[in-house]
Amino acid sequence: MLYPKITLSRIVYDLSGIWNFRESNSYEVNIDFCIKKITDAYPIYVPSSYNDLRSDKNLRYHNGLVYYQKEFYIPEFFKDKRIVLRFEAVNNSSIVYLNGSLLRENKGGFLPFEVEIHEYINYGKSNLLTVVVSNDINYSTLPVGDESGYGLINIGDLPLDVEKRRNVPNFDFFNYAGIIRPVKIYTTPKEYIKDITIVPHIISEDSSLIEYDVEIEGDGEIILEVYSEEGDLIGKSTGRTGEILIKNPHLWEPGNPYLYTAKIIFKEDIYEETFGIRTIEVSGEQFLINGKPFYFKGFGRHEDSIYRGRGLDEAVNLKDISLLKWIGANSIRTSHYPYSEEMLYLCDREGIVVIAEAPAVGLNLNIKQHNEKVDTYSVLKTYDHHKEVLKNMIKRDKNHPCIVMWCIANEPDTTSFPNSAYNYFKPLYDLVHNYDPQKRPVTITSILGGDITKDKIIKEMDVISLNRYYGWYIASGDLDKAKKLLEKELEYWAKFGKPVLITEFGADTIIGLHSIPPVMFSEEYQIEVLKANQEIFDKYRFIIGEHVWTFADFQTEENLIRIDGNKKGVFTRDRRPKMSAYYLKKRWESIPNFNYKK
Ligand code: BDP
Repeated sequence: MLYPKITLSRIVYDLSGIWNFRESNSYEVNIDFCIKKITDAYPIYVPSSYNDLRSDKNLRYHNGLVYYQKEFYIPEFFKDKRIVLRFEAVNNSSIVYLNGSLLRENKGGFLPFEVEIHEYINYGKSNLLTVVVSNDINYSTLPVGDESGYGLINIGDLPLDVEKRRNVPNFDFFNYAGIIRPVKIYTTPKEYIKDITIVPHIISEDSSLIEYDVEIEGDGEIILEVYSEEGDLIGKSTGRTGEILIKNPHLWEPGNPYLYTAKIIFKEDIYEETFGIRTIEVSGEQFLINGKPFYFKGFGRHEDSIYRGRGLDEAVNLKDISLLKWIGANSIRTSHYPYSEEMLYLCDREGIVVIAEAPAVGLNLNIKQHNEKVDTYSVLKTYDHHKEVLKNMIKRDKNHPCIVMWCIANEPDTTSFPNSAYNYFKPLYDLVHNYDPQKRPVTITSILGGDITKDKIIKEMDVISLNRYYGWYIASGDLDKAKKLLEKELEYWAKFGKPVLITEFGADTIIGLHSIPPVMFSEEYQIEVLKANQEIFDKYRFIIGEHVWTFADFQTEENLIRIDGNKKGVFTRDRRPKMSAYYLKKRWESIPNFNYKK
């Protein structure tokens, strides 16, 4: 699925801005709100989560559907084009109506969906677009919510007993909802380019081969031209599939990116896609980028900011990338869902390495459970949806040079019923490998706790990813013990001969809270936790990197262990540095991207 871009043959019309909005306390669709102009609507901003945009607590914690409406015109000259309405992401599920007609329903809040709208448009008159959004999360959604909900919204559902229902995330971030990424209308010619897949190969020191595959609607010649960053034409081929040889290629490298542009020409349609030439490989205990052992320095992060919640804010994205560079980081994980394409294009351009994660968090029904353990995988109904989101994520993101690994899920239960976990995840692991044209490595992050010796699936991953809170949730305040426990655990993972990436470690820290000696929650203690863990990481060659949890403080549901959200950020929610930022800057600036551990 191609990202909508303005080219010589395509127009993009962005519907971002103020929309009309109304919430309802029911998960039953009110058909009148879908087909008529809502008279008691009030203004809301798109793209944004709606939860924090007003001062109303009911809206923040609202359970039920919300209705968004936008009126717009389509110019007459669009008539002879193919016209597509595209949603970059609507969280968590949605139904779309245009001029009273049902266009489509969508499940899942972090990937795009689109629909051709020519036959529904009123040319010469105003058009009424309605988007019904459900924030419902339950045992069939990703992320997973505690099962107090009623499943996906369905037209014609019986009225639900709203008194009884609550939306309770089975994960540690606020269940922000709404139209969180842009809504666009774009045109293509009637015969058009549907998709492009680019796979780079380095074949010798001074040459590389670009394999491509173009999907079209229609019939005719396809031309693919490759341009350098300077704008020079350096390669050309014709045909739906083919190869282009590039002599003396500039490689895409972390911190030193170089982007080529593939220009695809098919009849009247033209599309341009950027790509990088780089290779990724897991070899023994090493993670190689362009054949060199890479060390991950960076963070798990959230798409989270003040006011917009999870809404796309490209200014925040830019600022975050500049802070990543300032601190000497080279990578992020898109915890815990696929990020906006805008962010991925920025990471391509800025040379930030990305681990792209599916929205599969909360696949663990034993975290809060103190009674007998339940078999998460026989209770959850996420499997088919999980398959779909993995495919759609790869289809959307496959060409980004910044993405070096896929993460299938965050902290699923892999030890309570290890066979069930294996049977759930092994086919997904195979699917990702088969589906990704660039054959990137695949991982799942492992949760702390449980008997890891029972696990059957984490150790099957190409990279073993560990979220480990020694010195925080375990050995709280006791860093000597924390170090011993960490070391003991790493001795266990050592025997698999695979690279191990620390995908989370850290400590909640209140900015401005200081203490001698360092105690939990103080800025000093955060530094001590990082240091203690890193001291152990540095002892092992198979530890291929360290991602601190987390880049910036972020919003969660209210509960007893969260003070206005999760405070494990190295930056505050408004991106001010804690003391740990200066500590990490010093460490990471002294660690090279490559060959830290030979
Ligand atoms: C890990 C989760 C992450 C949480 C973090 C924490 O992967 O989403 O926010 O712990 O507790 O379990 O801070």
